[in-house]
Amino acid sequence: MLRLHSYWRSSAVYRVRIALNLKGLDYEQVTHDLRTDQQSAPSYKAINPQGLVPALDDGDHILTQSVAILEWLEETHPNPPLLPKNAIDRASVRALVFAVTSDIHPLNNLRILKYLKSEFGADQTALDAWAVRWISSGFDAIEELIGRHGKGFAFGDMPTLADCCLIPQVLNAQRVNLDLTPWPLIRAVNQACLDLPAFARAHPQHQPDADPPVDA
Ligand SMILES: N[C@@H](CCC(=O)N[C@@H](CS)C(=O)NCC(=O)O)C(=O)O
Repeated sequence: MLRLHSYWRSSAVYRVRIALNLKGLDYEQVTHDLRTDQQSAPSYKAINPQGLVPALDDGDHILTQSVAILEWLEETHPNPPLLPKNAIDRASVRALVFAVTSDIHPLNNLRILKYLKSEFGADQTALDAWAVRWISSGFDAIEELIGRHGKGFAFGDMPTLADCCLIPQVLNAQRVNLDLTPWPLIRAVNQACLDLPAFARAHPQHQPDADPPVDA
């Protein structure tokens, strides 16, 4: 059984859960609470020297970096495909993947926000404004790319690795109360994906280690 080193709220782990669910693969999750810095414990760094979730243990190997894991899943479990058949289309999907995973998410990661707080005195309002700034410019470009390539999903008419990465980023945007009105195509793709069981089951709130909903 695949073992996913995880934390319910991590958007990088959420990407991998979506892909595992779309591929119909069983997995167990081992949680590392980012709020208490468990990802930095020597026992976890022995698994992932970067001290980041996710890591995926296939029984023989430990894989790290969510996009590397997504690509490995695609290569080892090609059905259903999450990348298109031809090279130019695959490049377009990967451009969407990296727009999220290289250019939006790293700027808003926990360790960056902690550093802005401790070294530059940023308060929560400033941190939220920082996140909104980088998510917004990223979403402007992604909206344009979906306009070029999307037919119901971020690329084409079936979920791809682009959706695996975009939908967790939309949730991150909602967490900082970013109004999604300027990006109707992203909102439509988000809804189309969340209507699919593979995405819904992967949602952070449905994970075993999730906090109870605030109004529960
Ligand atoms: N590029 C990495 C990013 C992983 C990452 O940033 N994970 C976050 C949670 S979403 C984390 O573990 N943060 C812990 C920290 O910043 O200390 C990937 O895609 O796997």
